[in-house]
Amino acid sequence: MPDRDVLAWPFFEPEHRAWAAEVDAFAQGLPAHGEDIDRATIAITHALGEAGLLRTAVPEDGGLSVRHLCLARDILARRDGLADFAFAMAGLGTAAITLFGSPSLKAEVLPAVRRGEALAAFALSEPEAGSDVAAITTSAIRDGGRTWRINGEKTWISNGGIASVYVVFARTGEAPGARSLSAFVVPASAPGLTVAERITVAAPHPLARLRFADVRVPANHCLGAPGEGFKIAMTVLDHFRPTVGAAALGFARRAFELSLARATTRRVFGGLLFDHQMTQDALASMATEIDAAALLVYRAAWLKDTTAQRISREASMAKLFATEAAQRAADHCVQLHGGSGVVSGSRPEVLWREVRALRVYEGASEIQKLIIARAERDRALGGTGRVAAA
Ligand code: COS
Repeated sequence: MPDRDVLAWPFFEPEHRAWAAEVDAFAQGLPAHGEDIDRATIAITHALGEAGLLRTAVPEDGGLSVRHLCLARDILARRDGLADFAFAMAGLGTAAITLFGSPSLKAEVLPAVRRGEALAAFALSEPEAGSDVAAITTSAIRDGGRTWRINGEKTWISNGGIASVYVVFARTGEAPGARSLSAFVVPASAPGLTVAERITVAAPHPLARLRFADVRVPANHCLGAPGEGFKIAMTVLDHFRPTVGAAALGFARRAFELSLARATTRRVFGGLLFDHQMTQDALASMATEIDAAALLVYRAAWLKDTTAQRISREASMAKLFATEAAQRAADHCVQLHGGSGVVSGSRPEVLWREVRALRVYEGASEIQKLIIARAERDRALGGTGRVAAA
């Protein structure tokens, strides 16, 4: 459960508090998972689906509630990074379909993912196009009137290798840059789609590089209109970046809990670790940054849910601050645990590794800064073409 104080904030309605209690009950009952990450991810996804919790990640009525997503990630990440991952991927992997899919595509793909019986993935990054989405070279060419033919490579694809459906972004026009990308729904079983490599990362989760060699998909598997792919990707990321901040918040809360428990029980120099001002400095910084991160995350989520406006600036601030603060919290946690904090598999060490990737994926911290700075410039320009001096 996020701190009860948070749930009393004006960002939330009674339905959000009920949801938080439901997710918390699920998280409390989560069994420890084994070493086989593919199997564990599939099992947790299944359990989330069976419990009905994927109804917010893959909603039936079309609207994604960012507050529900953030609360779930905050709670799940505090308990188990892989549970957070499984929940997030059901949402990220299908969000483009939820937001832009035709009724028939939604009916074809979403129910099985909502039940936790099928896994989905968001295939945007490429070996030569990570931060620079507009540099994508995977191509989709019309093959007669009824089919698209996709060629290229995608990498760092979460759920890659175990997903049954991929949302794939590819270039469909001659124009360079952002204007000629399109998004396609590609079943994992499509001939020509292969897993080129499984990738092992610091905090293990299913990840792969995918190869597309003359993969054919029907014309109606294109999401939105051809050429709208970049905006679809960015709209999905506007919804999900605050949720990455929420996961970071969950990890930071866990780091704080462990740190406080350690500081108030570990004896040093004839007293408690807590008695030292440097320990109090670390705890005070962590607590303050956790609240600041929560305010930014739930501000962005509330804004997305309650207004029609683009929230790129607020989403980026939430992700940037929460993930960087969580890394500092995890690092303090390791430090306060001394030697036991760097033992492989210890909770502080696992947390430290788990947080690291959040500062990279769905837009590295540097990309979030770029988005925030551009938004500030555009607000200051106010249509005049010049930033007014104070
Ligand atoms: N929602 C809707 N439209 C958006 C948008 C958003 N959030 N952000 C940008 N757009 C639109 C712009 O308005 C612009 O439209 P027009 O051409 O009609 O004016 C178009 O998309 C291009 O935008 P921009 O010029 O900002 O694109 P850039 O190529 O400069 O790229 C960044 C912008 C760097 C922000 C983008 O590439 C990005 O987010 N990169 C990180 C990618 C990422 O998160 N990767 C991880 C993959 S998932 S693990």
